[in-house]
Amino acid sequence: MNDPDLKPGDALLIVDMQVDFLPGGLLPLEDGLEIMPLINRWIAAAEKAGVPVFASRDYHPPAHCSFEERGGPWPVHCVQGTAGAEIHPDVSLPADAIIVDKGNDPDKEAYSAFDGTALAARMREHGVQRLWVCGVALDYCVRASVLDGLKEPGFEVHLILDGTRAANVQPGDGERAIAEMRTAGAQVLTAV
Ligand code: VGL
Ligand code: ZN
Repeated sequence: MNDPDLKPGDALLIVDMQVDFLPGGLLPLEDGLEIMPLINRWIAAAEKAGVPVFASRDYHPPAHCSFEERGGPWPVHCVQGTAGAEIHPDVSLPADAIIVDKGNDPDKEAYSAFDGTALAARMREHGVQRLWVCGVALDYCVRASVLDGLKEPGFEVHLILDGTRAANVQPGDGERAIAEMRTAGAQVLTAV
């Protein structure tokens, strides 16, 4: 297992580790809790290094366009103000973690934590140049966030592969997402 090695200019981005995406939630990744200890180690390392922690939330209004009732691909999930939309209580978020909500336009899907949010600006305020990304789902919101992060001038993006899990709606989606992120310039941290 790789030890987090963080320095000034780094940031940790934890994508959508919400109650609804984990076992017991409305759109769960059945193996999602497996990554909790590793994510918590990265949070502890970030706090020790004085590096900012960002946590995104999928945060939909009721009747969001991505819901099946509106012809979208997903069951209802992460509705604003519900317990399912909260960050899972097992994530040891620092008190000063910066929460970024996305997907709040009823008529627009937003998988990326950068899409329609102030995330890039907030990161620049903190002098961020290197992003370490973990969370769920690898083949949806993690993928989109990594690809958008790479488009931001001056950001280097590292994927903490063992700190993610894929939805794999189609077999191989997770593997394809990893290949795509690599091709786009992401550095993929894998356990040795
Ligand atoms: C996500 C499906 C629907 C995600 C969000 O966070 O990866 N997946 N909305
Ligand atoms: Zn969603």
